[in-house]
Order: sequence, then structure tokens, then C-alpha cells
Amino acid sequence: MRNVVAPEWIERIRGAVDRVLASPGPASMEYTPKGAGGRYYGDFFLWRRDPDFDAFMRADSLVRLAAEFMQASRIRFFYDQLLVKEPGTAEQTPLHQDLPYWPLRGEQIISLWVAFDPVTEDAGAVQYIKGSHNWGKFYAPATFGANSSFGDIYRKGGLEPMPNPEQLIAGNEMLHWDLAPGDVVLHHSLVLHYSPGNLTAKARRRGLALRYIGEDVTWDDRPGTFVKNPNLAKTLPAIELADGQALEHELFPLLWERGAE
Ligand SMILES: O=C(O)CCC(=O)C(=O)O
Repeated sequence: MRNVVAPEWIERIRGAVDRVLASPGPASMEYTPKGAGGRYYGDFFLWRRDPDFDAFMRADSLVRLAAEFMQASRIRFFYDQLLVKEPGTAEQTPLHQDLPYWPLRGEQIISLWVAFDPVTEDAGAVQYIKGSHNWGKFYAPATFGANSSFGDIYRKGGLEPMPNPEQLIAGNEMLHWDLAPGDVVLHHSLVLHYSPGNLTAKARRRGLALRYIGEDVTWDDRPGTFVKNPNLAKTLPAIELADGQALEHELFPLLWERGAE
């Protein structure tokens, strides 16, 4: 979707992103190994500690886009994830599906990947395997970096490992879009996607993935999801949701309900 986010927001969130990069959060990840060029930075639940991220995920244009796209009657926020690849970053984002990382069941789950810089293939645009959300696969999560603290957690999920990511990428039709700041890519929670490094000399790639859920989503308390990571869990309130329950919890705020406007 082109031009979803107004220029004022772009400026405001660029500032907020740069504040985070200067002062990384407690659950943040530096995926680029020490001493290597560039920087691949990941962070989660930024809305909980920065009012600009909080206001942004509540922006009407984004919430309504999620509701319309999923034909939902109710929208909650699941979480935000910052994914920055600075120029000269070699690290790829591994091929993965999102839902295996998440303690969720349901169809109404959408990610809005918002660009804050012009994004091209060589600057690390996210690439998708066309139609792969319909393959009926649920592959084990891959860690985004060799030094990630999530590896031990994901192994507990006992899911089928992805057979050969390189072959899947080479053997299928890949989709990506060059983006301008304020453009948004919406993706399904089961689509296989990855991103190359940012091989440019000067082009920053600041992206924020906003995850919204609709009324058919319930909590899945299986082992091996990202909220079981103690580094992340200690930054969050206790999540006392039972398996199968709706996500009625302060961590997942209700943002919109049909008829309540
Ligand atoms: O930004 C990236 O490189 C990966 C994004 C991603 O995996 C996601 O938003 O689910």
C-alpha cells in the first residue's frame, strides 16, 4: 500500500527509532556480530516504553487498514518489532514464517511492515515466496542472528525444521516491492519471507513491523514461542492467559471495535 503514513509521522518515528538505536532496549538484539560492518538491530514492544511508538500503532489510518484488510470487527495490537539494517550490513533475515514464533491461533493476524526510508532490493527489502501462506506448512522458527538468545526457546517447540531455505528461495517465485517512506507491506502470518543484507553504502533501512489481530485470535500456550524467552518476558507484565482464551490483557490493547466509533 502506497503513501499510508503521513510525512509528519515519518519524521516523528524516524526520531524515535534513532533514540532507540542510541539507547537500546533491554530485550533488543544486535544481530550483527561484533566487529563486522553495518548493524542489524531488532527490538520488540517499543510502544510500551516510548510514547511516539505508542501513538503510532494507534494511528487511525493503520488500525483501519488492518481492520478492513482482515474484515475484522475488533482490532487488538499484538506487538511492534523494529528491524533496522544500516548500510553495509551483511546479515540476512532468515527465511521464516511468523506464526510459529507466536503464541497465537487464528486467521485474523496481519503484519504491517512500515518503511521509514526508501527501500530497494539491495538495501534489504523483505522478499516473500508467493502463495506460501497456503502451503499448509508450520516450520520451526529460525533465530535472526547466530548470537540470538531465542535459539534454546525455539528448539522446545519441536516443530518440523525447514528443509532447505536456499532451495525454497531459488525454486519459487519471490515477490518484493521497492518502497518509499510511508509505504506499507501487509503480510500473512504464514507467508515465507526473508530479507537480504543491506549492501548499499549509504541507504539506511529502518522498518517497523506492526502486528494487529482480530476477534478470531486466541492464545496458544504451546512451548517454544518468543514470549517464553526470559530476556523478553522480564520486560513484560505477567501474561496470565489460558490456552484458547481471547487476548484480553493490558499487553494487547483493544484499539477499535465496529460500531463503537
Ligand atoms: O525486516 C526484516 O528483515 C524481516 C521482517 C520480518 O520478518 C517481519 O516483519 O515479519
